[in-house]
Amino acid sequence: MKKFTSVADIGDLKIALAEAALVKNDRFAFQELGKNKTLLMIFFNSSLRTRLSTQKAAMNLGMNVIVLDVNQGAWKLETERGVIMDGDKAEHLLEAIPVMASYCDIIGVRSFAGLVNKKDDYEEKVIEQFIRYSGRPVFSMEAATRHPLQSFADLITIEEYKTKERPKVVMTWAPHPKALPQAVPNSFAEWMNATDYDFVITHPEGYELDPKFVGNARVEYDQRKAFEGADFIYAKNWSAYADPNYGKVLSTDRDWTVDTEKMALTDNAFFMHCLPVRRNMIVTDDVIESERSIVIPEAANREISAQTVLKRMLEAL
Ligand code: AN0
Ligand code: CP
Repeated sequence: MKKFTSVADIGDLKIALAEAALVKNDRFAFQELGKNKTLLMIFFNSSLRTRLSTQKAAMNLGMNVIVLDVNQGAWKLETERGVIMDGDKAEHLLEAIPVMASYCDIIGVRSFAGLVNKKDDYEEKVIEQFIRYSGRPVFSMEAATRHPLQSFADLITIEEYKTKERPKVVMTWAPHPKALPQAVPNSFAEWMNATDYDFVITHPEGYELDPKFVGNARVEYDQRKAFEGADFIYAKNWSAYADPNYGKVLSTDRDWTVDTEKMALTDNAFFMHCLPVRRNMIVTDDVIESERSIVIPEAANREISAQTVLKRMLEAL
């Protein structure tokens, strides 16, 4: 595997899930694969899970790991070509990428959407430059429009917990005080659409996602109706995608918060969220602490999705 930025890069999902199960069953079985190989993880944005789980996954495979927080201690990087660099950015990505690549074998990049210019975000300008100019396998640790390691972990988790062949999975928008990217919901939709699950998206008017990601999913504007008979509730906030409101917060209506009364409409659904989560905005304390909340095993599966992807990249070096 030379790049991992979307569901298309993982190929057949059943094969990928079987490989993930193999990894989970004995995560130290492939220690020789990563010997003397170095992973460089580059963060343009904060992280708890991605940072720790990906580093752990690489160590399970015997790799060495270097982590660079671009905004803490590194030179500020210019990402646009043609800019007169007389501002606060001391170095250009076009030099920084090949330099960084010279110290490693595989590169992971986290670079969120700026939420100002839709075209720039949806062209994935930052991670695409890493793919083009590094000469190394590159994987997304959440880029502007997708978070595939999260979606892969979500899929692994649903497969582990489902009791029906074709579960009803509902992704619901929920309120949040700050503008968040569409990467997690885009990506989750993309991966769910690649399964044969019954997949429903619910959100207030104005929060329609890019049709490319919505695909054949059913969109239901009545959240309570969407919850009826659900087996999994996947909560997430995102900012508006549609023009002229791209990147804006249109509502913080806590009527959309996932609470016990709404969960009672489901078929005893499991509650999922990628974390970090703001309690009593996205979900009430009661729901996230309930027996049906699987946010912790979901986060734990981030190690497994990362290890499966890194294993494939090492095998192709
Ligand atoms: C980020 C987001 O919504 O994309 C990261 C989630 C994994 N969330 C926040 O910034 C709170
Ligand atoms: N879910 C997730 O990617 O979390 P972090 O932002 O903490 O890495």
